[in-house]
Amino acid sequence: MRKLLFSAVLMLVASVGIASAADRPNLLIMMTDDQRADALSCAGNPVLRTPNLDRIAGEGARFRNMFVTNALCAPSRATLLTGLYSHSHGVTDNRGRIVPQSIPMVSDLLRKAGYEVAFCGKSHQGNALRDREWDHYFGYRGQGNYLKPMVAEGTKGKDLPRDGWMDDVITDDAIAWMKQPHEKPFAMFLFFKAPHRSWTPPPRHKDLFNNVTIPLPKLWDADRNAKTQAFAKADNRIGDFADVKDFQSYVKDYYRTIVGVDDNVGKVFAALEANKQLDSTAILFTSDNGFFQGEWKAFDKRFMHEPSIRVPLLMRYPAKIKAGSLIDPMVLNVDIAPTLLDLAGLPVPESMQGRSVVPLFAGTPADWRKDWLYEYFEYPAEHNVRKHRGVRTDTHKLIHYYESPEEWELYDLSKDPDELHNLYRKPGMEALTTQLKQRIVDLRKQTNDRD
Ligand code: SGN
Repeated sequence: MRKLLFSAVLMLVASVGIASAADRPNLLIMMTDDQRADALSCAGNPVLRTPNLDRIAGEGARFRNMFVTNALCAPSRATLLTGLYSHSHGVTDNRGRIVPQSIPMVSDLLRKAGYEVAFCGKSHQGNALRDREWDHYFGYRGQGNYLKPMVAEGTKGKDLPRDGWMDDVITDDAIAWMKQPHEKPFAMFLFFKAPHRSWTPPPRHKDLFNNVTIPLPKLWDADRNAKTQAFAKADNRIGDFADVKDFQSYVKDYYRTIVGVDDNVGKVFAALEANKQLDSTAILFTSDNGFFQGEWKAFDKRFMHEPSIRVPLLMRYPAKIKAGSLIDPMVLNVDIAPTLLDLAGLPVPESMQGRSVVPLFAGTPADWRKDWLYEYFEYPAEHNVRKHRGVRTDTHKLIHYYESPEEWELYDLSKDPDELHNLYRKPGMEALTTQLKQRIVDLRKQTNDRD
C-alpha cells in the first residue's frame, strides 16, 4: 500500500513537472545591431532577401510599429535586459556606464525561476554581463571585429582569437549549447554584431548585389534646414567618412552583413528542428536601433526620427501566435523583458516600465499605450547629435532639444509620415503643442525621470 502511494506521488510530481515544462517554453532572443525596420524582405525591402527572418514572421508575427526608447546601442541593450528606460537603468550613453547590480536583468529573473540562461555575442555592457550568473557565456567586449574576432568563453574566460566571421562564430557556439541536453527550459540571448559599421560582409557574400543599383530613398534631397539646427548640424552625411563614402557601397555592405545574419538564423531553425525543439521555443528577433539610409543624406541613428527609432520585431511561438499575424499597436524595447517573463509564466515586477506584448496576439487591450517617451543623451560625441527627448503618439511627434539653444520639432505623422514639415510655432498648433509638452512632463514623471 505504502509502495503504491509512493509511486502515485512520484507520478503526480512527474506529471506536474511535465505540465509545467510544457507551459514554459525555451526562449530564444536574437538581436542585431543597427538593423532598420525595413531591412527585411517581409517588411517590403525591394532588394534584400531574408528568407529565414521572414520565416519567423510568416510562421508567427511581425510588429509593424516597434520602437526603441533611445536609439543607441548600450542604452538600448540595457533596456532590453531590464525593462527600464535609460534614465532608470543608468546606461544613458555608450561611455561605459553599466546597469548596477541592484537592478535585476531579465536573465537573472529567468535563472532564479529555473531557466538555464545563456548569452552569445555582443552585449556592449562593459563587464555588466560578466558580473551576472550565466549557465553559458560566449561574448566579447565593445564592438568586436567581424573577422578573426576575439571572444571569451565563460564570464571569467580570456578573449581568444576565433576563425571566421563574428556572427557565424557566435551562432555556431549558441547552437552547440542549445543542442546539449537540458534538464530545464533555456533562455538563449544571441546578439549579433551585424549590421554595425564598419561593414565587413562574410567573405561568401562579398559580391552579392554587385549588379544591383539600390534605389535612393525619396528623402535623399530633403532639406535639413527645414527641421532644426540641431538636425542640420549633425555630422552624419554619407560621403564625409572613408567607410561611408557613397550610398551604393555603404548600403550594399550593410545588406551583405544582414544576409550573413539571415544565414545564421537559418542554421538556428535547422538545429531547433533537428532537435525537435522548434515549437517549444518562443523565438523573438529585434534590433537595438534603426538607421538612416540616405534620408537627408544621413547614416547612423541617435535622432528621434522614424528611420532611427523604428526596429524590426518578429516573434514565433505557435502555442500563442497565429501564423502570419501583423500587429500594429505601438510596442517598445522596454516591453521585451516583460514579454519574456510573461511567456515563461512569471510575474512581471512592478518596477519594470514596459508591458508584455503577449495580449496583443489576441487583440488590442483598451488601455494599450497611446504615446511614449523618447530620450537621447550622448553629447558632445561622435556624429554631433544634441541631447533631446520627445513624445510620439499614433499620429504626432514632438521633439525637444532641451539644452541651450533650445529647439523643437513637431510633426503630424498622419499627414506627413516623412517628417518633412516642422509645424512647431505654426499657427493653429498651439493647443496640440501645449498638450504634447504636458505629455512629456507626465511620461517623465511616470517613469521616475527626475533629472
Ligand atoms: C562607432 C561608429 C559610430 C556609431 C557608434 C555607436 N563609428 O563609434 O558611427 O555611431 O559606434 O554605435 S566607427 O567608425 O567606429 O564605425 S553603437 O551601435 O555602438 O551605438
